Amino acid sequence: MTPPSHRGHRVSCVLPARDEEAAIATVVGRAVETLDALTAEFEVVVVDDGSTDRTGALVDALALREPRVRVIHFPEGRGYGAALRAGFAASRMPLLLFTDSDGQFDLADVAHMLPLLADADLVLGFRRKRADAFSRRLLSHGYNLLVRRLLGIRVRDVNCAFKLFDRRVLDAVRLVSDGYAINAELVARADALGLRAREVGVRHFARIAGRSKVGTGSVPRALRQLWTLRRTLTSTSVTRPEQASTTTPATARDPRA
Ligand SMILES: Nc1nc2c(ncn2[C@@H]2O[C@H](COP(=O)(O)OP(=O)(O)O)[C@@H](O)[C@H]2O)c(=O)[nH]1
Ligand SMILES: [Mg+2]
Repeated sequence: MTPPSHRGHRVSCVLPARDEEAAIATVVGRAVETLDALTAEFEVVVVDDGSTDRTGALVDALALREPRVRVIHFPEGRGYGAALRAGFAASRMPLLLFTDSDGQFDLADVAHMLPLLADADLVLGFRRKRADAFSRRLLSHGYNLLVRRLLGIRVRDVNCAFKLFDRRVLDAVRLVSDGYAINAELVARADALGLRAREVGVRHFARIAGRSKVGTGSVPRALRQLWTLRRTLTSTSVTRPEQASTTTPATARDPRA
């Protein structure tokens, strides 16, 4: 049964998708079912980023049957970050959540995240036990170290595609990344603004179908994007907006067990 603390939440869940025809219907179906049980109101916004398979058509069919499913189509691939930004811009609920369209996460884990928004601006998932090959985990480890070094942010799993935040965070951070660096950008900008993030372990599964688009070939692009992000962040002056958070700064809070 849904605990009372979850019932008031209104959540937009953004799913970026590129060529996920084998997984998308299951993932969207599960998202609807899970958010229906956990929230007062929700929508699922799928961003079909120039898919060349039937992803777009499948989500169109789902959206016809289920009004809480919406879809944005890009005629050609604009990138993961561009897709997320478009999804956020189109979404209408006060809380924003994003995850992947391949079934590697279970939206039920959002149940542990929603209550934490009572005293945090963002809740960042980290994959407790990654269902990825060793080589992939090694790449991610290097990426996390680099993010720490280049951007000075310390998070356990910066690219974990399971993040929940208040819409006001989005208004404050003004994201610009088109690629995967959008995850690092979100965390870095929120950090620079003094917003408070909590990290929560989430479950991670093998893809339900299809193949990952990330591999060693993605490394040069990831490095370029991180470097561009570092330059953008250092040249953007960030001012702390009063309205970004209704909660008190971490330093002024009573410590909790
Ligand atoms: N919009 C968009 N989404 C993408 C792109 N590449 C991957 N995705 C989506 O991002 C999510 C994660 O991608 P995936 O290949 O599974 O990466 P991995 O989980 O890190 O191995 C999936 O939902 C993909 O459909 C892209 O170029 N554009
Ligand atoms: Mg994946």
